[in-house]
Amino acid sequence: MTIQDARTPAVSQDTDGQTERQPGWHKGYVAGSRPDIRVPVRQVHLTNGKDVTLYDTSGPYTDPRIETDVRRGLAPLRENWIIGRGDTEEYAGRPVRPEDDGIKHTSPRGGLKNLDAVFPGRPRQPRRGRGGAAVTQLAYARRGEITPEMEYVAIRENVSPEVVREEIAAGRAVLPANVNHPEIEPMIIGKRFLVKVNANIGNSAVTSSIEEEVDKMTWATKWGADTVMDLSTGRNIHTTREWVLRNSPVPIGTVPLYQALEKVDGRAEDLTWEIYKDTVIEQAEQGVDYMTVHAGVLLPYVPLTARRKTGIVSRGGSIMAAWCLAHHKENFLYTHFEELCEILATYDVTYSLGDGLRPGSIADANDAAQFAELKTLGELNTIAKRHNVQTMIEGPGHVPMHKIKENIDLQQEICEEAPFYTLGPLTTDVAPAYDHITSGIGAAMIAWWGTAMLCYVTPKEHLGLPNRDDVKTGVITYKIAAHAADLAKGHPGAQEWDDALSDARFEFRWEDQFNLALDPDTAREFHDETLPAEPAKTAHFCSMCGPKFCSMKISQDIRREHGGDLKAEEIEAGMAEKSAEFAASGSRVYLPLAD
Ligand code: IRN
Ligand code: FE2
Repeated sequence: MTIQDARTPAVSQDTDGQTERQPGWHKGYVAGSRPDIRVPVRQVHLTNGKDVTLYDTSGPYTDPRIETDVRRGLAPLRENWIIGRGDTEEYAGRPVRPEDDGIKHTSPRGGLKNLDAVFPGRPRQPRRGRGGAAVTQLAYARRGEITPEMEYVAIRENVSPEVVREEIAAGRAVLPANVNHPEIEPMIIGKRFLVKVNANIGNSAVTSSIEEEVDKMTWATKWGADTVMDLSTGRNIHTTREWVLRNSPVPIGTVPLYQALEKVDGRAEDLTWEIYKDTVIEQAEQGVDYMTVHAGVLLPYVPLTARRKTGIVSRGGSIMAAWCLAHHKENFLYTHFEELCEILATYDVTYSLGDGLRPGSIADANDAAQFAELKTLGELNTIAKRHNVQTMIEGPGHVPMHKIKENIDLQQEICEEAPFYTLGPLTTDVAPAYDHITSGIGAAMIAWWGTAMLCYVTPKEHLGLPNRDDVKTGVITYKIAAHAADLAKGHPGAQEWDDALSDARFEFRWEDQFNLALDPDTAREFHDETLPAEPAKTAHFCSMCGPKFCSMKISQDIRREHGGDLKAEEIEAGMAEKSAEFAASGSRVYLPLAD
């Protein structure tokens, strides 16, 4: 997206005030109304002298002028904003120790590789709303206050701060920003804004180390992940999260139920509200920005899944269903929901109301169990709002294309336009190993109709744990879906990116094409495979057709010979001329490269 609105001041391209301009790209910052509001952007300098400014999720890691050190963590960008509001207090929370996750550690250093067990960065006391106050962006927005966080996202999205405030106040958007996560670069999730992408990491209990999880997080944000969910289980869950949080420029989400289950050695029936509550507080003190809560899986809904083809596929959903059946009691997340709201409000943790009964196969899409839960999520959304807790709603799952629209329409109606956050949906079940594509199709469609954030699916879905390449493939696939939706929605400025790339393509500015691409590395690599020589990148033909036959080259020749504004007859004449040339050269579509 190009930032060129009069409301947004010019990009300062260098922190020392000097403007260096070489083709390629670098990190820039858009200045806000105060010196500590500096919004990062990716500045692409084209060879034709023009600049394109793109949204940037990669954090300080891509700014060579900033030294980062995972042992210290990122600078607490928002700290002064949070303290400056004067409505939070430090309190004696838990020190960060691996023992705090309540799980017996066979070896305190197990699985940590070369990082220490305890995060060595600056000591930090947790904060919370003074006297239990709701210190949420929703509460501020409703009071008519435009926070620095709101101004920050307004600059990022190229809209006025008032639009941001209004959307948050109406519950149509969320700005996840825990008061204990001052390191984040604020971002907003809502249908009036750019479609966002979440990447899940840490679902690799056995194979992963803390270092790898931090690396996966920075890797995902480098390619454009707007938020990251840490789904770590197993050993060192607390410490892994601490490292991820302290080093993350994007909001971090979790499913506290997973850690609570670890505390009772995996026996769902042993879970209690108290154990769950303690886990939520522990994670809120660490700075988790949003939490998936499967409070809509109600006891009477569980039998509705009995005749399904694939039953309950949600991990959180199946844990809560097992608990409900074991005790024959109502879901404790539902019965204690108001209390949970009070806790989340004092840290500004955003709800992501979980879809524990989402369909896990095409056959189960849009069934009674799924929509019964959605109705309950609507009620919970209203309660959460009453407590000033920001809320988004999770959605499916596996849904064939013709049944997708009903999902978003119902959700928007039942949940009063709260942001929808969907997993895909996967539009067919037949392509394991390609479920980033089966789901990317559904993701593009549902985002076009109004889903605000897409939870990525990697090629390893249903098969195994995603590695680095899978994370990248998942993020890029979902960035495509999100941007395709931004275009279809007519998001202001979205098409300028496409136009800039198309101009570069038409004018054979190869380097510009690469630098504007979602994945410059792969684009460059594929091009180099066919045309390895350096001059080829500026040559006036593309690798698809070769030097002698290229639709873009022909169009350019016609333009050059006949001027820019052509009448229909002139175009026809030009085409006839080219046709004669083509016949004279032997009417071969593909000519040998060497000639
Ligand atoms: C997103 C939309 N629907 C589900 N999700 C994500 O799935 C959610 O945000 C979290 O990352 C994960 C939770 O999975 P279970 O526990 O529902 O299977
Ligand atoms: Fe699935």
